[in-house]
Amino acid sequence: MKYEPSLFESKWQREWENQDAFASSDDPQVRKRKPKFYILDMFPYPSGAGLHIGHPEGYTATDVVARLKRMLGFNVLHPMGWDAFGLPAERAALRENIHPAIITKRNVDNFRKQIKRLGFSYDWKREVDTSSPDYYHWTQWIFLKLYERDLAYLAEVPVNWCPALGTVLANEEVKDGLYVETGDPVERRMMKQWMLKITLYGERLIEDLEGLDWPEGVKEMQRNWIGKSIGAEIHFKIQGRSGSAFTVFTTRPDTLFGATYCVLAPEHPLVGEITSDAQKNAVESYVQDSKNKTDLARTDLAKEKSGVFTGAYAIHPITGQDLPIWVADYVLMTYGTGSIMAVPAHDERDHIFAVQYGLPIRPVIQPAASSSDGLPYLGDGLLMHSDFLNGRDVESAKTIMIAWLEKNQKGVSKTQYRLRDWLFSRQRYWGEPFPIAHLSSGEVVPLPVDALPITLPQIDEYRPTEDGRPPLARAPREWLEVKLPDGRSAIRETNTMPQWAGSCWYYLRFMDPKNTTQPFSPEAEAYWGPVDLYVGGVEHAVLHLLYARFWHKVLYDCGLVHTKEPFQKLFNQGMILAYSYRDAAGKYYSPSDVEQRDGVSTHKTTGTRLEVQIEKMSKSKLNVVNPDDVIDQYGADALRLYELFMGPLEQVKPWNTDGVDGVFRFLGRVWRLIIDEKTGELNPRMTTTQAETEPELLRLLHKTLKKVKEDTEALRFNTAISQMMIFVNEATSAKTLPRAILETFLHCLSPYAPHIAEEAWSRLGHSDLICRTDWIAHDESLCVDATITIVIQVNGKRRDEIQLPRGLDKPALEKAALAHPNVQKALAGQTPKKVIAVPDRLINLVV
Ligand code: ANZ
Repeated sequence: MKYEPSLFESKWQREWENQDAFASSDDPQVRKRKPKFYILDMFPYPSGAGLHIGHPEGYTATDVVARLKRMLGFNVLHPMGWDAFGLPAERAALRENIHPAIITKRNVDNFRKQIKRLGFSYDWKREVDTSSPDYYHWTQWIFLKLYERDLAYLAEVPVNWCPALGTVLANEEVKDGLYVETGDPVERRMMKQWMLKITLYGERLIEDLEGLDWPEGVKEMQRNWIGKSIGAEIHFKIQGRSGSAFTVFTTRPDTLFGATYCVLAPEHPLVGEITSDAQKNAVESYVQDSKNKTDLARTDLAKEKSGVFTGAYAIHPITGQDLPIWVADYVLMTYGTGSIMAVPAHDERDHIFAVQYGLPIRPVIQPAASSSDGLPYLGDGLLMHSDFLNGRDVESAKTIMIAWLEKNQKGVSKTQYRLRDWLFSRQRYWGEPFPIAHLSSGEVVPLPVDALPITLPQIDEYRPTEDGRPPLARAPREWLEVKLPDGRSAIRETNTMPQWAGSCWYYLRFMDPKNTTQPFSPEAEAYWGPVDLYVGGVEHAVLHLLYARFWHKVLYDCGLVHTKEPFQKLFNQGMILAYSYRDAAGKYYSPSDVEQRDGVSTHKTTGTRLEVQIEKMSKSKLNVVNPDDVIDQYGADALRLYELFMGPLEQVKPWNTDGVDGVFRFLGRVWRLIIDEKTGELNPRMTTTQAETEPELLRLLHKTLKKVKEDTEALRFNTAISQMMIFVNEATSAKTLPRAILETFLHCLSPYAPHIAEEAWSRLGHSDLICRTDWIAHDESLCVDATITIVIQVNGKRRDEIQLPRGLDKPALEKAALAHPNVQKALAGQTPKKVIAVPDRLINLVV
């Protein structure tokens, strides 16, 4: 009767489900009695590829914590659901000619089955699916709240248009001119789109990061994304045009005396008006050329700068000097005011540009004497050639300049954010329809809440119409035409919401998932909010986590949630990489075709030498590990343990199936402590009398209880597992094996390897579930070592260290030291004049 997890793992999974063992209680009595703990995984997008070995890493971590917290007496909310709208299902639908809902259901069923095989303690009665009308009813409802509060608006904006996908994308979804998911190129276009005013929340989104227990790196990424800059707006008049003026934004008002020219973005409305006849052709063709460049190509320091003179001059607001006005695409229309004063002596881009076009460079900051930096000089120093600022340092010069500008009405202090409003519509089918209709007059009308949910219509093709309208424009007239409550007819909005919409508030729906009259009840939110621990990948550092925080703040302003922030503690698990094998020609081979000997990898049949690399798992590299295969071979408990034993949770680490073997053998040893493999009966070495307890094993047990609890709460799973391994080794070789000790140990093991713990517990004759028992508190006095190391010195010089019972007083320490041969030798018969003792640490004899 060897350890054979396949014989009992699914049995216990069924048993947990039958007994509803992981239900979070909504009973007011329980809520009064028990503290809550809300522990959440970033819910997955149910892709067609199924579960990846990376998913269970974070899921196992939260599951272990959830199981421990339940044993510690918390009312735990630990749910799972599906971020089910999205482009891949729509593309699969196009390919297979099957409705995306059917494809999504197929994928969800597969994900659920795979996840359930790992024995996670989710409360499955709370499962949510963002693509189900019961759910997106409330996503639409929240959108109406945003609309009511003037936070949603339609605008003609430059968008990131992806021709390959036929849709626009959010700024957050585009990197280096490519869609981050597929690598398809993205171009600029003007389009009328729905926008959300996230910019209104920029300051709060920065400020409230302060109180969160989040990785500092993620906070920093959010701060950078929001990009707060403190500075001033300065007004410039134009030579010979009394009516025209423009305003620049600068973070360096102190350098105003160093401004030698100004630049307008090519899209700046003033460009056409001020350009001289002589420069007209040159300017027009330049403006035309810059249309298709991405922001990155325009502003990258390494890229060549270009520009053209407009023929017009600005008037310096203090000196009255003429400053030539240029048009250059390194100035973006989408930031600040779309125009700048250029200070080539102290700004890198302006410097490159000025050198290139022979524009004057005027230093106004005197570097510290020790500085060897040339121009542009970006550092601190004292102002020069700057009239009333001369001799001031940069910081005070800024303050004085802003005060001067404000007093003379030539500028104002200004804080600028890099964050843009969130482009919130997509030209896709598989997303939430907007609860919005358009009148023929052009007026936009929100639909009434009792019309929700606006469900997706059936259409026969999920692609945009021939004339470029979104797929929903293909819907039948009955869907497209809507009668408003006042009798007027309108046409429904045919854009849909982006995939981020559903994930912006799912953590709230889990609190009250079956509610048909509200997104969630105030009572449920008051009890469960906020999420106490949120675990997921760092790839969501700005996208999902910023959007969800924004929606949460809006709901807070609506009085619908009681906390300012949704996720109190955030933890990012490290990505799991895998070994890949490829030959000299770059062809990849599956690990099952590889033979390894003396550190050399070769192809099993051809003998070709293969190069081993540790890389991100991907289909093309044939290195994807499927959790189902690991479970088939080793069982769910071994997979769970290995996921957490590989290394610290936050670390990026390579998967190694051989490593699963190690934890599997550990579980085999646990099994043999309880079960006699020959007979299948209980291990006959087990004794039942307390008196026989070995003091050392009892101490080790309590140390293990303490360490497993503390390390698990601190998310240090690998060290908790090591401690259990130490315990099992000791127990295996112990002379007597008290049953009570083993039973206590099973409590400890149960959050980590719940199936074997449950099986052993029941074989020991218990009829309850071990996962529902209370955690056994460790006895602190048993966790301290009985003996302690004491350093012995003579005249302050170390002679040795010895093991002595803890808590000895000075005379006892002195006696022990005097008996030591090294001490006797050092004293050479003299009697110490003075004895210095630090209890439990050191004794020093002075002669
Ligand atoms: C004068 C100056 C002098 C500047 C100096 C910098 C250094 P951040 O920190 O990113 O907010 N700028 C302003 N609007 C711009 C736009 N639309 N496109 C490109 N550049 C723009 O940067 C603010 C600085 O970036 C501003 O301060 C401005 O250049 C430039 F020694 O003004 B500065």
